[in-house]
Amino acid sequence: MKPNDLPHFDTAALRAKDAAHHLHPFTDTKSLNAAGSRVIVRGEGVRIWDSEGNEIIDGMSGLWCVNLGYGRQDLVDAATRQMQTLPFYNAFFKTTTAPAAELAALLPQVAPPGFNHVFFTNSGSEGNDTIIRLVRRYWDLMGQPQRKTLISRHNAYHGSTLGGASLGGMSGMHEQGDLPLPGITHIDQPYQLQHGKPGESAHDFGLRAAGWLEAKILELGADKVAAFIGEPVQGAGGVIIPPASYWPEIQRICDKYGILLISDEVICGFGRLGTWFGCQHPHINFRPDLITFAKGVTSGYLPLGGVLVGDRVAKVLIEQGGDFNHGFTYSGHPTCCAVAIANVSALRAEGVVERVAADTAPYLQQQFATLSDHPLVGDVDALGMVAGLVLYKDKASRTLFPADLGVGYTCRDHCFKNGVVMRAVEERMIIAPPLVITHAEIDEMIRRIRRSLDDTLSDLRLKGLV
Ligand code: PXG
Repeated sequence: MKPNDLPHFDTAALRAKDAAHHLHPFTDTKSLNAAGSRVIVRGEGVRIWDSEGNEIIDGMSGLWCVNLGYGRQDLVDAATRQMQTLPFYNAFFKTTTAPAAELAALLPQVAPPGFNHVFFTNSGSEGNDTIIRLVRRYWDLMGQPQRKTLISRHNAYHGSTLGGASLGGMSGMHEQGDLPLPGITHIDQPYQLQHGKPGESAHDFGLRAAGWLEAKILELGADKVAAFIGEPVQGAGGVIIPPASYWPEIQRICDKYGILLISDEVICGFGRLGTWFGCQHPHINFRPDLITFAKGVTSGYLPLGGVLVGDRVAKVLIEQGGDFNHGFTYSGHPTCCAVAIANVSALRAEGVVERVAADTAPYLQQQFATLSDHPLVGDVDALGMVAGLVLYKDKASRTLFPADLGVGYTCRDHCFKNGVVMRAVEERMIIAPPLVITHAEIDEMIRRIRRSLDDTLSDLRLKGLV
């Protein structure tokens, strides 16, 4: 279907219904309703179209998930076939389905060594809630029930359920609903622009930032600590790429105190960094005990998440655990699993992950870096298919704009207008395009981003702010 062949959408009517009835996630409903939502109606490859016919390069892969891009008939066919055969059956009472069993056996083939079991959920948030229960169950079974505390990081994102939001380190989320839950605590993030000392090397900063974990363990008492959780690269926090020294040091500390190490791979999994899982990237490099996944496992075509359970935990849970009293109606949903099988198979058959590592990611990194000559732009950084930059009022002195100006959000709006989706996280502008993006599409995306930066600069000049 060409954009011109699209059915007619009555934008005004859809906006009115949306404003009258739809409460959007993470949204100020009153101000959204005043402006009106943009209605997205179609996707093909790396592009989406809105109801007014505007074509937009999706620099955020939906929400960090459409790894294979839009319009994949093989994924649609997998869903259709499964829905015609058996749209749903559960996995609770001594039953399974073919897609759930096949996917459970396929994931260990792409996971790091030592991961042979999976627990299915519908989302990343439910995956992390599952992890809290799994980890505490593990230590109970190990005869160390006092090991209850999970350590995470400020500005981490681990989801929006009570458990996920508690593990996350978003202050705006903790302020609403009395979070975090007891038994979850946070250390600072490895963000050198925020926490680095003058003249400190990235290597030294990475070691110092990892040292905050050891300090927290000693403060709590090592025998009280169950696990440490982190995203290999923080996504929603603004594409925070830690120094290469960080994760191996975290690994060393977890090993020293026998603490479980959890990699939240909801964004980094399924090829995002040019390795199947982010923890395998040479810049990241650690061996987790548990992995949370979601998003890219189905390229977002249907909701699916879960926990990959490493042998250390699986052995105890299976051999000593008896019933694990946890699960969701849709754990192992056959249609979602069928789409995941088609997605993982396509990623493998088409060599997408290898191509990201060898070609697409280096090209994206090189082209994204060209933006650093822009007067507003500093500290451009990228790893695999995620990249970020900082908008500065004065980049020579690294002076930021006052936060209440919302310069990032102005820039994001210009991006949309100029046909590219880019995400703003305060002063940081970030992208995570589909893994299948071509060189020509990267060039086009970078041109549109540059135009949006120029438009942002013009706005700021008009207002006398630069
Ligand atoms: N862990 C990580 C690392 C995530 O990025 C979740 C868990 C939760 O997954 P679910 O499927 O429950 O949403 C996520 C989700 C953003 C944004 O604004 C990022 C996410 C979700 C919504 C918005 O960047 N990541």
